[in-house]
Amino acid sequence: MTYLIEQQNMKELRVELTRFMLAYKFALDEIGTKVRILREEFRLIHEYNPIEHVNTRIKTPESIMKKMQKKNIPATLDDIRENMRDIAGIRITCSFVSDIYIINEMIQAQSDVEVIEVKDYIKHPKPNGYQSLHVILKIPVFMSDREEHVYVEMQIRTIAMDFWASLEHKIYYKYNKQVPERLTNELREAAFTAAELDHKMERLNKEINILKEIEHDDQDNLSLEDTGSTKTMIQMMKRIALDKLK
Ligand code: 0O2
Repeated sequence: MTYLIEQQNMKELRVELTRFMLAYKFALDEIGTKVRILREEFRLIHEYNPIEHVNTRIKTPESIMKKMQKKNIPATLDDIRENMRDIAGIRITCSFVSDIYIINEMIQAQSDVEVIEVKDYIKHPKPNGYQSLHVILKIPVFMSDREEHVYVEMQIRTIAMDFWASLEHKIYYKYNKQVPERLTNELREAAFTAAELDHKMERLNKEINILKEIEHDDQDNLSLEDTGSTKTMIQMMKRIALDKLK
């Protein structure tokens, strides 16, 4: 009899744990679809793709347990659900810094997305140099018998920020969290170099876009034989904008 009750309890626990983890998987599916739609629409309508790549991950049970102990979170599923907001994570790597804010705004503007917290480590990098935009979102997930609002951590960064963060993560763990000061200083410098590179690539991109538009306008003017003042004004303004970028 006791054996049967234990079996029943185990079964219920397994179902509860499966449901718990599934909600995070579905939330990632939902946000993944949102990002895929944006990416596709940008590519087809605007002929531009601001997203380089997208990764999702669900924290492993070991990693969840470790963080719970570190943060002194009680070991009930309700407490974990409410206090650990990064069990589901999506990382979006963008081409340029301005793309990060565009994608962020587009996701945040969606009516079913609730924004819980924003940490802008681009405007305010971490002391070690880490840069990225972190947003905690709540996404509704509709299941067979219930609706759950699930936390998802969205990290948006450029390729340069991602490059730095991936290698810093490796170096940090390699040295067992005791990185000599000389190296942490160099890592910080490397983060500044990555930020400079981002800045330069963004400026180059803007310049090329303006040049493309001027070339396009020149062709329009030739074909329409229109030397009208509006077009000339627009072109002048674009040339001034281009000079300012230099
Ligand atoms: P993993 O394996 O990527 O999930 P909290 O998340 O609340 O404990 P915090 O610091 O307030 O702590 O959260 P924050 O600042 O939003 O950062 C959480 C995540 O950002 C980390 O998750 C990393 O993914 C990334 N991150 C933050 N700081 C750094 C950094 O200095 N270097 C690198 N490489 N990544 C960073 P996890 O849970 O640590 O790891």
